[in-house]
Amino acid sequence: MNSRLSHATIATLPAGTELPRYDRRAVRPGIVHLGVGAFHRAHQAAYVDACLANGETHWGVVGVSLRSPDTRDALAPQDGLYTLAIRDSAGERLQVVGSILSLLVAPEDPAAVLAALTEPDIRIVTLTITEKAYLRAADGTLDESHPDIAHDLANPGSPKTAHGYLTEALARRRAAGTPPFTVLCCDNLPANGATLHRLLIEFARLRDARTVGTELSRQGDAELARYIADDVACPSSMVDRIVPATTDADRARVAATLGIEDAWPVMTEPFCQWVIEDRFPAGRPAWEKFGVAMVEDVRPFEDMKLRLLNGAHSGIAYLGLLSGHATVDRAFADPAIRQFVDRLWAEAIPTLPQDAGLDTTAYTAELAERFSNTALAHRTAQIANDGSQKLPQRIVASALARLEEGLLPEHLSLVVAAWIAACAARGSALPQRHFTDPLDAALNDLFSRNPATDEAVTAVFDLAGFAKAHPERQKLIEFVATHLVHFKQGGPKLAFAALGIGNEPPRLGG
Ligand code: CS2
Repeated sequence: MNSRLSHATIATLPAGTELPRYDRRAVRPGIVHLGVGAFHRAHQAAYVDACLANGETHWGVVGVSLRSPDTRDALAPQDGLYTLAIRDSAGERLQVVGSILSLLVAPEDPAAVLAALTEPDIRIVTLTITEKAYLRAADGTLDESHPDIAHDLANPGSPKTAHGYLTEALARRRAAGTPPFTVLCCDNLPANGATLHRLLIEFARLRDARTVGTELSRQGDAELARYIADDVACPSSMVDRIVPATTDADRARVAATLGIEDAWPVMTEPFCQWVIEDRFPAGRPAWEKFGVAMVEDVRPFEDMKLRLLNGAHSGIAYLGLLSGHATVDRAFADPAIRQFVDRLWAEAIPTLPQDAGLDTTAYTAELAERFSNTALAHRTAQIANDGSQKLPQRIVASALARLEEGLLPEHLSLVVAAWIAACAARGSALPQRHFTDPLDAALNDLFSRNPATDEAVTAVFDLAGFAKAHPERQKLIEFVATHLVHFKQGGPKLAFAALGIGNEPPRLGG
C-alpha cells in the first residue's frame, strides 16, 4: 500500500465511502479546537462537517494539540482528512471528514497558536483537553502551585496550558478591539462551561496581580479577570460518543477497505449526542439542523450522562479489570457486572433532577445496548485512566447526594473501592502501567507503606479531594473501606457477594 488519503487521492476511494460534500478550498476557519484527539475528531469535527456540507463554509476548524505532535504528523500529509469508522454488529461505515483545515502543535510554535486564536474570524474556541488538563486543585480551584501555571504567568507569550493560551489570546483581542471568542468546553466536567469560566477568571486574576502598577496595566491589560467575567461567554455542553483508541488492526482494516492508507482513522459507534447551552454572542453554526440540542440549561443532561454513562463506564472499567475483562462489552456480558450496573443505575437515578423530563428508562436501555457493542472493543484500561479526576463527578457526587437524603450508596461506593483496588493491583495482578493517574506517585507511595484499610481510604480521599469538607464524607469513607476489605480478602467475587450479587439462584423443587 503506497498511496495515502489526501486531496489528491480522495477521488479514488471506493463507492460506499462517505466523502465531504463541499469544496474544502472554499472553507474558512471559524473555530479553533484545543485538544485535537480522537474524541474531537469523532464528535465536534463530524458535526462541523455536516454544517460545512450545508453551506456554512466559515466554520472550518483549526486543530491544536497542546502536547504531542502525533495527530498533526498523521494528518498533515493527508491535508487534514481522516476516516471515521462507525462500527456496530451490522458492520462498519466509513466517512471521510474534512472539517479540520490545519493542525498546530502548541509546544512547537506557541506564537502560531496565539496568532490563530487572535484572528477576528475565529469566533468559537472548543476544547477537549481531558479532565486533568483543567489543573484543578483538590478543592476544585485553580492549582496555583502547578508548574505550568507558574510558567504561563511568567511567559504569557509562550504558554503551555489552555488557560494561558485562552487568557493571552483574549487579552490580545481586547487590546486590538476584536470581540472575544466564545469558549465552548466539551470535556466531561460538571457544569463544564461555568467551571472553565471560573478557572479562567482565577488565572486572569493571578495575571492581573502581576501587572498592577506596570506599563501593561497602564495600557489596560489589567482587570483582565473582570473582562473575562463580564464579556467572555463560556456555555456548557454535554458531549457523548464512545471512541475507543485506534489499533494497528483498525488501521490495516480501514486501509484494506479504502485501498489507500489513513495513518490515523478514528473508531466510533453510531450513537452521537451533543447538548449545548445556547449562548454564543459572537455567532455559531446552525448546529440544531444537525441533531445538536441547543438548550437553555445543560445541567440535567450533563448530570444524567456523567452519572449514568460515565459512572457505569468507570464501574465496568475497574470491576472489569479486577475480573480479567479487557473490553467493556466482555465485562458487561459478565452476569455479576451486568447486575451490578443495573443496581448502580438504580442508585444514581434518584440523584438526577426529577423535574427536567429525563427519560432514564430509555436512556439506560440505550446505554446497555451501546455497552454491548462488540465491534468497538473499547478497552477497560482506557477508561480506567485518570480515575482521581473522573470519579468526583461520575460517582462521588451521586453517593453524597444519596447520603444527604439518608439513602445508602452501597453500589456507588463500591466503584470507588474498585478504583483503589485496581490502582493497588498494578505491579501484581495487573501490569504496572496498565492505566495511569495523575496521583500515581502519591498512590504508590501510600500503598508501599501498607496502611490499614480505613487509613488508606482516608488518605486517598485527601489526595484526590473526594467529598472535601462534605458533612457525609466520613460515612462515604466507611462504605468504601468496607468494600475494599472485601476486595482484598476475596476480589470482586466477595465484594459482589456481600451485596448479594452473583449468588447461585435458589434451587426450586427436589
Ligand atoms: C469514558 C468516556 O474514557 C472514559 O472515561 O467514560 O470517554 C466515554 O466513552 C465518553 O464520555 C462517551 O461519551
